[in-house]
Amino acid sequence: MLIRTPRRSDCLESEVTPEALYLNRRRFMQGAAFSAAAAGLPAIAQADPRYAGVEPANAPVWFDEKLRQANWGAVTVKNEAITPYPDATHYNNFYEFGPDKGDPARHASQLVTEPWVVTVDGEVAKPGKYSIEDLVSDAALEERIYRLRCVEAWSMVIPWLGVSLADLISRLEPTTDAKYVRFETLARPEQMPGMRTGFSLIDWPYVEGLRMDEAMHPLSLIAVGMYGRVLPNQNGAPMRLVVPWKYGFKSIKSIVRISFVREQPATTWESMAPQEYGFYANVNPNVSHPRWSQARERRLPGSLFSPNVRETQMFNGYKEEVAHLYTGMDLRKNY
Ligand SMILES: Nc1nc2c(c(=O)[nH]1)N[C@H]1C(S)=C(S)[C@@H](COP(=O)(O)O)O[C@H]1N2
Ligand SMILES: [Mo]
Repeated sequence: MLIRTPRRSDCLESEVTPEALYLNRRRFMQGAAFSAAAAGLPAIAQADPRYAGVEPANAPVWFDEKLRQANWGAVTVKNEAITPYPDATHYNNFYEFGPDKGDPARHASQLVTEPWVVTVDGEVAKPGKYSIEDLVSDAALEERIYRLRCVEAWSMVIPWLGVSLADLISRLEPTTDAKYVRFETLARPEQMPGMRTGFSLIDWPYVEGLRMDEAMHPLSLIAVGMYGRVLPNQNGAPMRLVVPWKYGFKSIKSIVRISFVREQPATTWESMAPQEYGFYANVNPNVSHPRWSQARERRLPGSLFSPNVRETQMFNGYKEEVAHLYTGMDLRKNY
């Protein structure tokens, strides 16, 4: 097989979070209060001040079972605060629900996420229709705290819960002809008001893709939760991609199709404005967007008087882990 098995030691568990916090949280999760989490209440929200404001959720049974075995803090960031939950869930890009940052929170409760069917097709030994549970079945849930840098020059820090995309892909057994993975979002206009307006230029469904080696990189994540609970609809429930070294638009939400393909797929933003948004979309402070600089970013939350601006890091701070994927490539051309 051409596919490289990820070495977990590459980047996981290498960066350690304030220890007391996780010890404290683990103890909490093992304690009597855990039944609160199993009942759909965000136990973590009570245990950890950084999870303040997390709304309770009704999680599917498989999620609660996995949450009990979750590997908390498997990947973290050093000296950076987690974005408060209310900001991460009320300042969103999810154009299917409308173009404004508040539209996803306003409208995404209309989205029906159960049952959810993911079609797997293309150059793969195990094509078929899968439930989320099937897709994440063997893997342990990991909490990974990643920076999220939008191409619009704002950023957040989000504690995702998910499984490594590499694990999921390996279980589906792509053939050696699979050179790229293509992802598609649900397109259900009855539940997605943004799809019904005539103003949107997007050619639905929303499509994203990765080169196979990018998809197999141990940092690539399939998220099913965040802040210790299932994914809120506006953040891409029930299953979305998270690729932390790329601009946020690569991290496609509410996935219903995973295709293993031979050619680089035509992706949504690249197709719409190829001179502004590339297929690779690696976070790069040295390559400006034609209409604005990418050298700095606004870390949310911020305010007019305290915009909280910081320097953008190469590959969003994941250079050590991912730079080798692009050796010899001209990153000004392959933006
Ligand atoms: N299907 C779909 N996925 C999407 C988008 C979208 O409009 N539709 N927006 C992208 C963009 S531009 C960003 S920055 C992130 C935002 O993720 P968040 O709302 O969870 O922070 O989702 C990405 N995934
Ligand atoms: Mo974005």
